[in-house]
Amino acid sequence: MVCQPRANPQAARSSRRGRAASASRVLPLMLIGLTQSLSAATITVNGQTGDPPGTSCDLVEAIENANNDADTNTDCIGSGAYGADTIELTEDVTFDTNPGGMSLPLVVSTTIEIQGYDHTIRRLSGAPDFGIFSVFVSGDLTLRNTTVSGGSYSFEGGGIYNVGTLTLTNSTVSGNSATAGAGGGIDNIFGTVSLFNSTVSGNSADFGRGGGINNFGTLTLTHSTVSGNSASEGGGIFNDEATVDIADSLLANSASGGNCFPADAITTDLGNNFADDGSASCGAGFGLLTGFDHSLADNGGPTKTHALLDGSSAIDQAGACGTTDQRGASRGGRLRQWCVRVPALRRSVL
Ligand SMILES: [Ca+2]
Ligand SMILES: [Ca+2]
Repeated sequence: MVCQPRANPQAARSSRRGRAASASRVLPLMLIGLTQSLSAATITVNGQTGDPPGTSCDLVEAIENANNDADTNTDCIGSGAYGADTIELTEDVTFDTNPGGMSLPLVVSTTIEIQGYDHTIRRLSGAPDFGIFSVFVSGDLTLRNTTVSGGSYSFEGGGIYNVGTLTLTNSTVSGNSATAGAGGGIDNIFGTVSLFNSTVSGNSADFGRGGGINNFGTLTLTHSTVSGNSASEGGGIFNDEATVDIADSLLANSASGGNCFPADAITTDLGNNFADDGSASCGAGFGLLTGFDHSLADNGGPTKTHALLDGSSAIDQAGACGTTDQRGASRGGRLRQWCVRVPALRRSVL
């Protein structure tokens, strides 16, 4: 079938940035068909792009097989019937060359979950520019326990470009850049992006909007942190008159562009949110965040995180939440977000 971007009443807004750039990333994928069943295969990535044929399954090959629902690449035979497939990483995946264009060459066009098991998918410094992932209209990508890092794209979406459905769980998007456009970490155009127990840190769109996340779709953050990002406007989050719902989350340390932009960037404040500029940029409901570690660090768990320091204003302030944080560590018996009472675990994170 021919896929079209989902309708959006704001699509005609004349000032839309980078529309041509968006189209340039969408159009090549518009003719990709979607064949999907309820079954699923698991594909194990155990090597790098560039390994000699027949020696390992690399991420590019795995995505191609998942998209095609077939063993197109015989290095990556899926276990089970293809459908909504899972790709498992067994090592960091790094690229010192461009794997095929604007992003990983066959971007997600079906339902794929990547279980990172503590590993990073990284474009190495000095490699030719490409964004890491592009999720198109028919795509539904879930990242679990995965870090996406180092992506650099001249237009939009240095880390992940999404016009479909993107879910991050216990994952980190860090150190990506959109060098001349919007969405250094994540660029959401017409799509749906949901972050849970995840971190967006150190990304940039210095000549565009949304250093951490540029949103022109539906964006939901829960128990998540956006820190250390920079942009011309919306260093943390830029919301382009679309939908941003946020709960139990932190905005901090935006080097430029402010934590949130414009002033009404947060559509629905679901409570228990904090920013280090208080209510100044993200809205009246945000508390003033203190005691926040600006360093994206290994605080335990599968991905790097930002810790809350002793005395942080955000400790004990969350509403109902899951029992574990991004690290997989217990939030404590009171099931509150920043409620880790054991001293050794005091450096709690979202
Ligand atoms: Ca191979
Ligand atoms: Ca599939």
